[in-house]
Order: sequence, then structure tokens, then C-alpha cells
Amino acid sequence: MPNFFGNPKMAEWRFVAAFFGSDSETRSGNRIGADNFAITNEVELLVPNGDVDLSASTLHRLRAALQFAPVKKEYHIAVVGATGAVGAEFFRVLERRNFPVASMRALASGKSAGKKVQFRNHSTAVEELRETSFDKIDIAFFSAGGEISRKFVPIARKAGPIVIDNSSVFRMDADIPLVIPEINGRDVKQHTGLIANPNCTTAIALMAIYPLHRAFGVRRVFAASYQAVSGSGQRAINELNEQVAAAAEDRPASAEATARGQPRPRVYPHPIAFNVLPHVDVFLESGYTKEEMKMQTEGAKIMHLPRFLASVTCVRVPVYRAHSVAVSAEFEKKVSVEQAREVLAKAPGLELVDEPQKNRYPMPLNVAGKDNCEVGRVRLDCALENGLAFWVAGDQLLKGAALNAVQIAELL
Ligand code: 2RA
Repeated sequence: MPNFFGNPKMAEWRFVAAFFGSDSETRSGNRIGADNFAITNEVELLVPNGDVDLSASTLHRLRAALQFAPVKKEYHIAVVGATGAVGAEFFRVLERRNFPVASMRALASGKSAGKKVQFRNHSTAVEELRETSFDKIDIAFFSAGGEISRKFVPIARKAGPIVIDNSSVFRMDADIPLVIPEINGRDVKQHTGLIANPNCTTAIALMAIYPLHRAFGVRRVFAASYQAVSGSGQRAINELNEQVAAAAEDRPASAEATARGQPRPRVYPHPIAFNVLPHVDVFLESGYTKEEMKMQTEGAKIMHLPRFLASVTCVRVPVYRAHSVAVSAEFEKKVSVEQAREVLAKAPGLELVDEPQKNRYPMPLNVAGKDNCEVGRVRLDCALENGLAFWVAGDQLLKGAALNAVQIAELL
């Protein structure tokens, strides 16, 4: 039985128990009998936020309810985009977090059909994504790009499962919750069968911006991202590998020779090895890219802060995994480095790594493969009033994608 009451790092634990009669079943036919599910009310525990004042007798009743409701519901899961960089992480995250999986369906394009993916010591064959792929599925995780989501998410919703979509297609739709569980987990309640997972750079930056906002009231941010190639998928990882190998073979002595000796770029418009590209996603008329505007638009929606402003430059760097973001943030209230560090150290899903004198600060090599994001280099911003400058890094395949999506599913 998880400890619902004593985890100080969780901003919000939600426990939902409902009554199912002996004839009840989920839409996918996953039957739940009255013998293994108890009668209780829907209860929200917001203890660490202090939003709910629980009396001793209420607490006693809740504990009693938990004891006679050892629900072991298991979900039939589909992962769309199973062979991609994020897809591979879904299997690992679901396994590592012991998500209650009754069955796993790995879906991808026809090209990948027949390939194998590993889940809990089982080898599962990848199936071609079809309109009928969602029969008897409870939760479908989508991470196969915008076009696939645009076409297949509505089909999946009709077939029954709750969809958690990693593309940007539905994120800004007013009736679709866009969720980072540590920030607006409660928005999951509003879902009508589809929940959107935020942009990776936005998610990682907000893990530090939001707790500071709660303490000091954020007005606007200026930021620059340093985004790993795995954010563009497996082909970009291959492209960096090839370019690094070619450059190492030729031992080029100059920047021109490095560029000359490299295989023709296919994913990016320029070589990514030994280079940085101030170009992530497509350019808009304003001169910003789509990726750059997501921090403002998605940030405002997730934080429920319509006046939030963010001016961002997104940069692709020759790093395999984990995005970093340099942020300067301006606040309503006066800030101090000590207070900010205290707030950040307590924030769920975030670790403060801030001992610059000992060369300790967040770096992609240290956060790759890690669930928590890291924040450091916290200092007063010398150009803003009530401003803080800091550096946040996180694994964009995890907190920026698969982990966040599975955390959303855990709230359902
Ligand atoms: C990237 N925003 O280019 C993408 C990943 N979701 O890194």
C-alpha cells in the first residue's frame, strides 16, 4: 500500500475510489467485480498544500477506506510510435514505475511492423497502426508525431481508450487539459478522453519556473535552450554519430574542413557535429520558431497564468540526450537567492545542484536517464528588477515526454 500521507515531495496526492457493482466493466471490457473494489467516495487529498483541513476522524475513515480497497486494476495499454526514441522510453518507464499493465500493444508504421520491443522480460511484436488498433485498449500513449496524432487520436477516442498525446496538435485546444502533474495535476479531472503532454523544453523549464512563481509571482522570462539531438528522434542521433565519426577520421584542422568532411546533413539544414543551430522547429512570421513560442503559450495554460510572457531562443546542440535551458525570470515580489534556493530545493521532481565553487551545476550528462530535473547557477539577474537567472536541465525523453505522460496516467 503506498504511503499516501507522508511524502513531502509530492505536492498533491489524489486518491479516487468509486463503487462498481458486480456487473460493472470498463469500456474496454476489463471487468471489475464488487468483490475486488470497494465502496467509497471520491476523495482528494491535498494535505501538503494545506488546501484541506483533515480532522482526525476524517483521516481515520480515509485510512479505513484505503485498507478495504486494495484495488489492483490493470490497464490494457497501447504505445503509438513504439520504435521511436520516446516510444522506447515508454516501455522502460511503465516497467520501472510498476504501472499496472494488463496487456501491451506496440504500434508503429508498417515499416516497423514485426520488429520486437521488450517489456517486462517479454518480447512484444510491433504491429502496424490501424483504425482497429484501439479495440479493448484502456490507455493509448501517442508519440509518433503531429500527422499521426491528427489522424489517429480521434479514431482512438472513438474506440474507447483515454489518449495521452505527446504531439503539439491538441495542446492548446481549450477543452483539452495540458498537464504537468507537479504543476496542474488537478486539470486531468477535466479530460474528455484526451490529455496533452507538453513540449519538452517547456516542461523542463517550468519545473523550476513554477515553484518560483508560487513564491514570487512570475511576470516574464527570457530564455535560451540547448536541445539534444534525440529531441529530433533516432535519425538525428544517427546523423550526429555519422558526422562525429567522419570528422574523427579526417582529423580536420579548421571549421571549414570539419564542415567539408562531413556527410550531407539530412535531418538538420546544417552539420550538427561541432556546431550549434539557432533553429528548432519551423520559423513563424514573427521571426520566432514554433518551438520558441511554446514556452509562452503552453506555460500560460499549464500555470493558469494568461499574462505570462516568454521570449525564447531555441538552439540545437550536439548533445545526445537531455535539454538545458538558461532562464532569466522577472517576478512581482522581491526575490533573494537564499529564498529561491529554498523554494527550488523543496520543489517536487526537481533537485537543486548549485555549488558553482565546486564546479557543481546541472549538466545534460548528469540528468540523462534521470527522472528529476536539476536546477542550479541561481543568481540575482543583474538586468531585471526582482529578477533571477538560473540554469535548468532535464531528460527530455523522460520529464519532457514519456515520464510525464505516465505520471498523467497515474492520476487517472
Ligand atoms: C525537440 N521539441 O525538438 C522537440 C522534442 N519534443 O527537441
